[in-house]
Amino acid sequence: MSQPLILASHHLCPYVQRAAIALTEKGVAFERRHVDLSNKPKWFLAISPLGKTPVLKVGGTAVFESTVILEYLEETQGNPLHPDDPLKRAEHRSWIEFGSSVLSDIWGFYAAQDTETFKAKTDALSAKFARLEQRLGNGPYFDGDAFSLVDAAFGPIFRYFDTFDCIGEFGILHSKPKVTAWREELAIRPSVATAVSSDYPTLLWSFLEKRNSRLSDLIARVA
Ligand SMILES: N[C@@H](CCC(=O)N[C@@H](CS)C(=O)NCC(=O)O)C(=O)O
Repeated sequence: MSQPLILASHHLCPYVQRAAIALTEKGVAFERRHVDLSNKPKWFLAISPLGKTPVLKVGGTAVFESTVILEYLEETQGNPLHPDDPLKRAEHRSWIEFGSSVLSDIWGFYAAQDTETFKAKTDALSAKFARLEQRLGNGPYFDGDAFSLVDAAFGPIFRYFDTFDCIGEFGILHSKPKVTAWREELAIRPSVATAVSSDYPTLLWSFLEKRNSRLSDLIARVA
């Protein structure tokens, strides 16, 4: 009998979403347990050595770090989301790492306190998406027709922009037709759409509003 899977989650965490998307794509049943990261419960700290979500509890074993969770699911569950070819697979892993670096710039973008840092983060994001524009083919997904783990990593990234677009025009995805088409495809993929709860936009808005950042100032202007 397969072991029960529990995904320790946070409502806004993009790394959690990667795991939820992969589980859904593979048709694997799992239970999601939400954690208050500002007041981490004991059960969570007991299974999360870094105190971060996601953690996938497999029976009595805790697997942490989203990319490790993705690889574990790939090794143990059907419906592969990595390519067969080892070199292609390595390339996909590289772009998932790139996705983590984009997430770090997104954090810098919404947390920036001053105009200069905000501008630097906007430019860094724009450059990263320009790089992606060069790599993308004809779609609809990162590497053609097959939805892959790279798509699972970027669905949550593009989701931020649905909210950023309501705050202002930052030009980050401008003149990047392949990136734009990819974003649209990922938004309608059921596994991506259902990786967050329906109140995600409201929760993200209120999280960003309270950051005391340059972006919070801009939110105050549109609110
Ligand atoms: N490298 C980690 C990053 C996970 C991460 O940063 N999780 C955030 C939420 S999105 C977290 O748990 N932060 C709480 C903390 O650092 O105390 C992964 O890929 O799983």
